[in-house]
Amino acid sequence: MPRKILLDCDPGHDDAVALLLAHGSPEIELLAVTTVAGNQTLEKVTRNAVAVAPVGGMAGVPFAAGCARPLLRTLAVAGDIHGESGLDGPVLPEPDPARDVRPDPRHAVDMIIDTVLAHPPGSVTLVPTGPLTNIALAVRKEPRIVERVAEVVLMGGAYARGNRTPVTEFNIGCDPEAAQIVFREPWPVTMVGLDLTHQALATPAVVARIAELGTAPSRFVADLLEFFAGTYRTLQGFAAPPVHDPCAVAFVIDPGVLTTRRAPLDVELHGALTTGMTVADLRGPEPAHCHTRVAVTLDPERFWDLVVDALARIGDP
Ligand code: PIR
Ligand code: CA
Repeated sequence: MPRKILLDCDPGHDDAVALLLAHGSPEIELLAVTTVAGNQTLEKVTRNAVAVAPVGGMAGVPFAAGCARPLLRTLAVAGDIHGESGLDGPVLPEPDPARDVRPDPRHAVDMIIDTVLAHPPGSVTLVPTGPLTNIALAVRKEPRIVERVAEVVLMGGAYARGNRTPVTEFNIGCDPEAAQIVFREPWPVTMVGLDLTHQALATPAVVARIAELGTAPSRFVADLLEFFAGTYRTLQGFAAPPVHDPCAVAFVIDPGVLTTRRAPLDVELHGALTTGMTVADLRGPEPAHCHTRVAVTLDPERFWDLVVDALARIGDP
């Protein structure tokens, strides 16, 4: 039985790859896609999500736009890393009414609640790969989803080092109050943070493997990764860029692709230097009621096999 997921994202180069990985994997049933302001404005990330859908042949998947800014803080986008459009690099297909998905008129928060409640308890996994604004509002609007969701597998946070500041990861730093709400609810949460995603490097060999598939979606992903490689090289000194968001999707497809450990998690909201930092208590032993865990080690070969296999399955839609 495929695992049902809802992907809440802010595309974003790595979000776009996460979308295609989810869509192309038979282990996953992609129930819905929701967008949130983060890497770029809500308008831009929604446009990007809608533009990626026909590249992957995702016409049947419902899309809904969500929150345009964090709960309390002002939006600070990542235009330096993802470009002015949020998805700079590849040429996006022109809008085509015959192939494009039409965003659902519902707000993402309602789409999340409806999707969770429409399926049997314990069957829907939430996979957020942007700021946690929509997820936090959904759980405040409809607290019953805490009991109904199978698990939250999120890309965000870090226990060792940040990217937005020395200790703060971008998604959590964007909306730390939302992240605190999500971590403090008693549902199972897996934090796939920078500690893990900095092991998912799109080396030239990886990009070549993807490009060799020779399909339109594979060229699209190769172009995305080449742009991402450029900004990561210039701005962050990485020889190859880390492809964060597909790691969370990969964990749902195949839990063996990474190792985790249980650890209480919380978010700093009032630090002089550390606001938005995810604080993981790694001292152990964890308390019996600990419902959070952090991702630790990735099997990169197994991970890239999942991405390449998904793109091969999508073919030329
Ligand atoms: C990636 C992101 C933001 C900033 C940088 N420097 C790199 C986005 C990615 O889409 C991912 O979800 C997360 N935020 C990684 O911090
Ligand atoms: Ca993202």
